[in-house]
Amino acid sequence: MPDTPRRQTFVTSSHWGAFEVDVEADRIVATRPFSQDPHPTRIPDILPAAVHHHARVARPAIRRGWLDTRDRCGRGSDDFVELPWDEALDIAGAEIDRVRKTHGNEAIFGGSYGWSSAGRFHHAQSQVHRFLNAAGGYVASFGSYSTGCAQAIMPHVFGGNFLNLLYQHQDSWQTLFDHTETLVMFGGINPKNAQVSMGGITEHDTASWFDRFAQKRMRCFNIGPQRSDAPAGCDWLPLRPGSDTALMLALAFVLEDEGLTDRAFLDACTTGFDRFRPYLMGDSDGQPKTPNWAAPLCGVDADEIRSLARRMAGTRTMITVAWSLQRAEHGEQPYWMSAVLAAMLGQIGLPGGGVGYGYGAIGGVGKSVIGMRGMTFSQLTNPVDTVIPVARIGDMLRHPGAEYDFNGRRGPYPDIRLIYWAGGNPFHHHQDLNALHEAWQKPETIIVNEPWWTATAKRADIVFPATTSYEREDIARTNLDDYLFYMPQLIPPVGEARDDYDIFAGLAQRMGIEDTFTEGRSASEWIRSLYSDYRALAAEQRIDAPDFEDLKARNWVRLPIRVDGPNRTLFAPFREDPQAHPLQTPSGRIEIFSETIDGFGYDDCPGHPVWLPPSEWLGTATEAAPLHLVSPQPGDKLHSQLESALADVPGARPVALAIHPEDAATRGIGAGDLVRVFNARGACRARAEVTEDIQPGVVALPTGAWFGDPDSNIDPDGNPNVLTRDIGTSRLGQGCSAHTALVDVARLSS
Ligand SMILES: Nc1nc2c(c(=O)[nH]1)N[C@H]1C(S)=C(S)[C@@H](COP(=O)(O)OP(=O)(O)OC[C@H]3O[C@@H](n4cnc5c(=O)[nH]c(N)nc54)[C@H](O)[C@@H]3O)O[C@H]1N2
Ligand SMILES: Nc1nc2c(c(=O)[nH]1)N[C@H]1C(S)=C(S)[C@@H](COP(=O)(O)OP(=O)(O)OC[C@H]3O[C@@H](n4cnc5c(=O)[nH]c(N)nc54)[C@H](O)[C@@H]3O)O[C@H]1N2
Ligand SMILES: [Mo]
Repeated sequence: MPDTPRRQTFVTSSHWGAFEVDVEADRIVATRPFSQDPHPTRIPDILPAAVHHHARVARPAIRRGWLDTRDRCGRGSDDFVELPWDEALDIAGAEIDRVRKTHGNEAIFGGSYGWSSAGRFHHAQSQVHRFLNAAGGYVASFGSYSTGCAQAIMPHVFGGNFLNLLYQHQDSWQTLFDHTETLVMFGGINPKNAQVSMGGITEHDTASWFDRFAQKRMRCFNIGPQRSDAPAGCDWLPLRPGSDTALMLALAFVLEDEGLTDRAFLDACTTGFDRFRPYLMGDSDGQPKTPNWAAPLCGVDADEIRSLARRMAGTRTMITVAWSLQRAEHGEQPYWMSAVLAAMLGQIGLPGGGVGYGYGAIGGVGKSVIGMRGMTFSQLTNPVDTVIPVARIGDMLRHPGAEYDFNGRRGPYPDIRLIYWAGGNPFHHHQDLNALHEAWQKPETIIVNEPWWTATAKRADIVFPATTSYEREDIARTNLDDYLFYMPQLIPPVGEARDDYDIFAGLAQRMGIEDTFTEGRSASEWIRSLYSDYRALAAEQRIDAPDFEDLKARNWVRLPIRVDGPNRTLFAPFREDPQAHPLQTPSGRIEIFSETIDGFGYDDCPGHPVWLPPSEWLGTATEAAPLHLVSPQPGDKLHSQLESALADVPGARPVALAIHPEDAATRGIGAGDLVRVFNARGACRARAEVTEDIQPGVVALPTGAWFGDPDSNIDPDGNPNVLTRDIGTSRLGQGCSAHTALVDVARLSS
């Protein structure tokens, strides 16, 4: 009798949560929800097919044109030559050495943005940064695509670091449940997006909180282009994308006009209202920001604006702002203006009142757990101090040496000769991909570590096959969750894949920097040592974490760090005593007018929030591009991950484009029709999803499809970034402006 392969089951964690995995004969055969998760996500369903997909990079591969003649033009079209690991590592190590010795480390871009996979040690960005630092440094990037613009503007307004301030300190869901009467959600709060969180999210509970809010009859207003951005039961105020600042100004106008502004709060806790008020009331520019002024701009009825403003002043109101609002041209303005509006309401620092950023954007925001330190693999120190705003990579490649502004600094873009990317997919995430494809021809060499043949891997010169987190052991733990996981190695590496750590150790050895990079430790030794440091730090906080072997045997534990009951209110101590607990702004208060920003002299981000219409929005719609395109996050996956297998599911590609029945009818488009979405920058295919849940004039195409062949004129699977615009949010934030784009749609076939 032949042996029947034994099926084993483990729990692992991922950015989309924990789940059970069945393993048989070195293959992942099935996944199931994790026992502790009340609302598990379906994202892992596709995992077995994706991990063993034929689109995995099997062996180290070098692009033929680069190998033969160092040609740069064939990126994306050339074929690849597979080489043994030793040879490929020799070639890559020698090339990195050549570039750093000939052009200096300032010629190496290692910004390498991307989510890669969960797991504390095998975090691809930490790995590539540590390696490049050991090699003398690299040009780094500031901020994220997620919140780059907010990370630049909000420290001027509230002080401190936007991420630290807002992730772990915002009012918890429990505080909202206990105190909030009116929830005003700009851009909604969508449990679909809360399926994921950086490093893991175990109990998916965002939807349950909304069930509880409904039971309590909390009024929840979803303000934005899509009804589906918030759970059923919320009131929907359709709003033209890019116009939130106009609406917020009109709400503020009503407060001021009707004597509803909280003067005492403004006097005690803010600075600069006197500089802002003349603009609000129209004294400085002749245009009072009345509801009648805002209504045609934002598409919300003037009476509705008035009644919302009164309601906000008369009840405990939490304003929430989705991150999407600042991934748009002038994204600084709605962020800053929401803070000013909340300050005028005077509820900042009261439980369930004020303003919060990014509830529902990722699953961890609003959870209440005690913050813990530790388990970070040191990236060493970067001897190169050149940093670009993360979303300005296209400009950097196109314009070496050109001066650009960023948050009060001015400097030249570096001249990049070599790019090393690990753990991200710029040909998924960047705007105007056809233009990026052109700019991508400039560097002499591009090296990518990647498990799959993504559009980025296909555009590299040297591709190293990386393991996924299922092919190596690790620890999962994040500050926004109370679970701790030992992530077992479930299967052997697929093909000849190696861990990023081993790839970099191999390069480091060839470049004479192995000791600095590895410190003589294997991956397994590092994981145990990081864990033991973490456990010691936990003990200092009187938190008991199991020892490594115990955790390994148990697979997962829930740490006693959840804070139940009424708790956490952002800015409570500051509100109580602003002198004793000043903010880290120049004035120590919330800055409604910022002398610092004013001093920068930027017309696209002046000293207080203003209404600046975007270059592409329904206010500038043309016959050639009459529709506003928003490109939100996909509901069935994380970004471009797992795409290889998802694209195989019948009917899943091209991606569905939400379009209003009126806009569909005028174009002869029926439900399910194949359509072309296009503008002057590019075109892609999509499948029409005709729905009343989107406002007329707006279409929504989620991100996530892999970018196809730029020569085909139409991206086959529906990557919206062939349509988006590659401009900074402003000279201040220089974030990505993905949500600022006009397009048209035409029927291709049914
Ligand atoms: N139009 C538009 N564009 C957007 C956005 C938008 O709203 N609209 N949103 C933006 C935002 S907020 C973000 S965060 C970005 C997301 O953009 P990315 O973070 O770049 O997207 P991912 O698909 O998560 O890319 C991660 C890559 O890492 C690979 N990977 C996984 N595990 C490992 C590993 O262990 N090692 C290595 N070497 N590689 C690994 C995956 O296969 C994948 O290709 O997209 C941005 N782009
Ligand atoms: N399932 C899943 N969840 C995810 C991700 C994923 O890939 N998959 N990615 C994660 C990441 S990296 C991030 S950064 C977060 C992003 O979180 P968010 O930025 O909050 O999410 P988006 O999906 O980009 O946008 C949310 C909604 O904003 C609306 N919107 C767009 N423009 C405007 C506007 O001008 N005004 C208003 N009022 N609304 C507007 C759109 O209708 C859109 O559906 O999501 C995270 N969650
Ligand atoms: Mo993001």
